[in-house]
Amino acid sequence: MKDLLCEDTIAAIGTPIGKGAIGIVRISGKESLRILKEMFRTKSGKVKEQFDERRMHYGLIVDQFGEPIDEVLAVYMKGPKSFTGEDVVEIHSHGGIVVVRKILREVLGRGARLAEPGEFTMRAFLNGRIDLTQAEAINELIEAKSELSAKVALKQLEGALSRKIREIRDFILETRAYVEAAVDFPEEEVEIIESGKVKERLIEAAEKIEELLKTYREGKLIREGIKVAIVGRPNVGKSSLLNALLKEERAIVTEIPGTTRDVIEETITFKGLPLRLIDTAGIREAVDRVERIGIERSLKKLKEADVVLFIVDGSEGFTGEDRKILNWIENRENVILVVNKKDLGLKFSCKEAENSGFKRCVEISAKTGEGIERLAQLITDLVMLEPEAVVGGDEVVITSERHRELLERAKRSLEKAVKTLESGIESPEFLSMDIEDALKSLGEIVGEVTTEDMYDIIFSRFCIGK
Ligand SMILES: Nc1nc2c(ncn2[C@@H]2O[C@H](COP(=O)(O)OP(=O)(O)OP(=O)(O)O)[C@@H](O)[C@H]2O)c(=O)[nH]1
Ligand SMILES: [Mg+2]
Repeated sequence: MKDLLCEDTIAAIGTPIGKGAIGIVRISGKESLRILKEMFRTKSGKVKEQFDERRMHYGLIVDQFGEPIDEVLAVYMKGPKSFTGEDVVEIHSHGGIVVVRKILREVLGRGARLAEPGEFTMRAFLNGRIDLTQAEAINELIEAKSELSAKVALKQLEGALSRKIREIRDFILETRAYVEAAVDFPEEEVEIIESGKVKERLIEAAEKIEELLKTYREGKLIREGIKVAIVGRPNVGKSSLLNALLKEERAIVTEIPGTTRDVIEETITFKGLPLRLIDTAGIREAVDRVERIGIERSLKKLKEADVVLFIVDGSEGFTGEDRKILNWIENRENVILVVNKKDLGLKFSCKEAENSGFKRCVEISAKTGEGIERLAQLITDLVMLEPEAVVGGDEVVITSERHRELLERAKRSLEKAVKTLESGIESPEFLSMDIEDALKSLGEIVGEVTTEDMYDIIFSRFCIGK
């Protein structure tokens, strides 16, 4: 369990360990300025008494024997106007493993304690500088693997999600006031509750939550990437398609059927969105054991995928083997039929495919690159992601499993309250309890309501120094 009282002064290296132009040691807490003063010397070797706030000071950091460690820039940010809300000092030295570590050791030797992962951010939260969704957004921003997920995280950091949650909470609070009036003035109870107003508002609140929940699927795709499985019979050009999308000779391509044995996964970014491309072994009645295992894996990937690229060799036509594979695909909603080898001339085209019921089809040549861009566009269209719309508009996107769970819980509580109302309630107190539960769940999202182990669960995922 972390120190929730923020009594001691913490320190850590804030930059990645390794060679770099600069390295930063961060200190937060009451002793920050004292520690800096003890270690800092002006260029002429004097102790510096006065550190102006939020200004870079040029000088030397010395060790306990007065020996210089490095030339640095040091900045002092007095609380509460700092990231953590406490007194914060940053020492910017030359990057490199030895110097930065030495400075940190010096800081620790003078009374600071090594910060735990996420502890700076946790202090920012505990001191009211940011709320919980913002703290989580910092981590997501650091972990972001695509431009789009970074943008979504930044929006959350700016407080867009918190505002939305508070808006819904205020709406429910108002509703609760009606119910409480009914408890306080029983003679008017019937009128207040029976007017239908409370029920109407509870349903409306549940709908607002549902709208947020709907963004979770998109949010997850943005964060983790869209899983795109490339499947088909051997030799149709699955690995060639992977290479074409990657613009790199990643997978082995030969004219021998059964070339790919194992699953190959590579990620590309399309319009800021990560696409996780999964090349699989060609599906057929396998002759040897290795290939059979490969094919089992193909079928597994087929099931797990967000989008399935079912690829056929258009120069050969749509064969009986292709039809067999099609039967393996249970969920046809997320399938794109890819007719490959267009450069050889097509015996089977998208026109025929559409006549026989395929909703989405694209003709390509993995060899010449024709149609590849359109295919990528079809993939994002299929998951209904308009990358520009997601970040451009005012839409808040739920990306965290924790948020989803709490929103679900809040929605269930509201629905329960509506049921209580519909069943002709005995006492408004029950209703009040359900509404309270909903408010509690929403409060947990932003961190106004806290539970015991929440801090550890959330902040332990951070890296040290953040
Ligand atoms: N002309 C032409 N040849 C292609 C095209 N795409 C793939 N090929 C050829 O088709 C053969 C098979 O390609 P692969 O990409 O290895 O096929 P695969 O589906 O991965 O095959 P397995 O791994 O065996 O399942 C190779 O000789 C490729 O050069 C295309 O668009 N046009
Ligand atoms: Mg292959």
